[in-house]
Amino acid sequence: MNFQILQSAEDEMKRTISGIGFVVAMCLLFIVVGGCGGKSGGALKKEYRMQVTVGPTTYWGMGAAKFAELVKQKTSGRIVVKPYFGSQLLKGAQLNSAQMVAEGAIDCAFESTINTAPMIPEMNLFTLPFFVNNYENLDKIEKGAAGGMIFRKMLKKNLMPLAWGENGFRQLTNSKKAVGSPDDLKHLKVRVVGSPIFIDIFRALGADPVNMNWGDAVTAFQQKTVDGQENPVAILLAVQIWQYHKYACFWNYAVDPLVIYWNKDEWDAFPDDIKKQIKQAAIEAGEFEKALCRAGLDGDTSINLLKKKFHYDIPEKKPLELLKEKGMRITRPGKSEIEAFKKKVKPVMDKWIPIIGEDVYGAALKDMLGNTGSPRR
Ligand code: X2X
Repeated sequence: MNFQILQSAEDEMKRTISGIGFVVAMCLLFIVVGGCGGKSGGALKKEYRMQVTVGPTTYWGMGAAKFAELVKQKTSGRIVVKPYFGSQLLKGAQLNSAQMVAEGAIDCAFESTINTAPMIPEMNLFTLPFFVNNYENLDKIEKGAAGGMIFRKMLKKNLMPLAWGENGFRQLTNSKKAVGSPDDLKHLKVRVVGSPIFIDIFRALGADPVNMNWGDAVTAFQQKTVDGQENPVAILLAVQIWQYHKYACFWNYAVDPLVIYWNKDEWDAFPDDIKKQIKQAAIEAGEFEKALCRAGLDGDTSINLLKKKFHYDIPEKKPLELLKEKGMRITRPGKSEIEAFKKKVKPVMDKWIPIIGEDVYGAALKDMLGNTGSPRR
């Protein structure tokens, strides 16, 4: 009898020990599979969908592909990002991208600040006419206090900013006439992205702006339903703009940085090691993509960076020469003409600085002077 009691006590103990073993084993498995830093440790998706406005052959598209490749490599295939080019996840409605990522309908985006501005009005800073007019100023803002304020605003809207990329300084092209002063813009039908600041700028300049998604723009150039458009050199090359427009005005009137961003809830649930790897991939892809867009426009700097750091010998080293070879006539408004343009768009500045925020505008001015005004970044 005593022996039986002893026996069953021993059996009970064995069961308990194997039960504890089972629990320990499951915990270990959870830690290995789920990682130990994430909030939820939720299962990873098979594919993370990334919104990209333009096509895969643009420098912007190549940057997005690079990001996907680097993420796969750095996470040893645990995270697979798939770029969806030409705003296909949005049926072309490029201005909805931030909203869709914030809601989690799309996981992430390699997106223009212009297309993100409907949710983050501070991003209209880069479209303020003739404000950020060279690479040095742009870099100072991105690295400075204003850039930090914009990224913090994104966090508040459930968007996790990972790195800056670039589309470039926006230049005007058209099929009608050389543009060198405000008078030349009168009644010119210019395709612009449907962001209200663009309509305001071109109306103030006396042009006739027509808002249209990028997905419809090239057809509009082909069918001549518009006379002109404005986009950076990188896009002009990709769509071979010389097929439609003979005249280009290089006036750096606005700039178009890109941001690589992720839905913040989804981001927060990633294990720490994955966060680190994706962030690093974004920084490298952003650097690569920026250099593609600047190649041949900043002396040898970006061409050499691409060669040395990314082992990429960019085929197009003289983009402006190429436009000329293709028969385009390039005008570069001088200081006094730029002043005349600035005078015309003064009401646009007065209207949009309060929308962007006096604080962000002021911080950008300080950043450009080299005084970041904030020791934080
Ligand atoms: O629509 C445009 O003009 C483009 C491609 O430059 C943007 O996505 C802002």
